[in-house]
Amino acid sequence: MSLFDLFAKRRHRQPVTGFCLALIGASLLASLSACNRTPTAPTTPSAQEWEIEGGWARPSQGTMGAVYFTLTNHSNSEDRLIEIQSPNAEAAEIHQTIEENGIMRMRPMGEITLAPEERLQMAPRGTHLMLIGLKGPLQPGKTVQLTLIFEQSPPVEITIPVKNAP
Ligand SMILES: [Cu+2]
Repeated sequence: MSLFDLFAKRRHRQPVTGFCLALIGASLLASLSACNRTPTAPTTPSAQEWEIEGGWARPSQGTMGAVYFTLTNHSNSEDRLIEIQSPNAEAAEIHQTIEENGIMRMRPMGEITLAPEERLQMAPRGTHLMLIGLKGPLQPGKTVQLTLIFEQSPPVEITIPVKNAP
């Protein structure tokens, strides 16, 4: 079982928002402390507190590749994704797709800060991880290895399958 599988199989933690809203209706004062999930001081996120869901890489046609996944910070402190490394390519950059004068363009997002329970969602025509200078073609059945480097938490290694668009 790959690391990616382990992450994918982790039970998804439900956001507390709905619960908090209900409490606010009942008693505003009581809810203020009830909504604070973690009364202790923020700690450095552990690798286990990053959840990666729905990862896939598009089969490549040339030297560029596109990878999509959703990354969620389940820790109680903010952290920053500063770099992604891959043995499959010369470089890996997170790109944003933006429309300028009717033309779709890609722009590197640089470092990405994720607050507790915040997620970075990637999808075709939106945010994606671009692999630049592929060292071999990405074909269905193969995998892409990624190492996510954070400012605070230890690196997270993931294996992502290459497949046709789901
Ligand atoms: Cu791109």
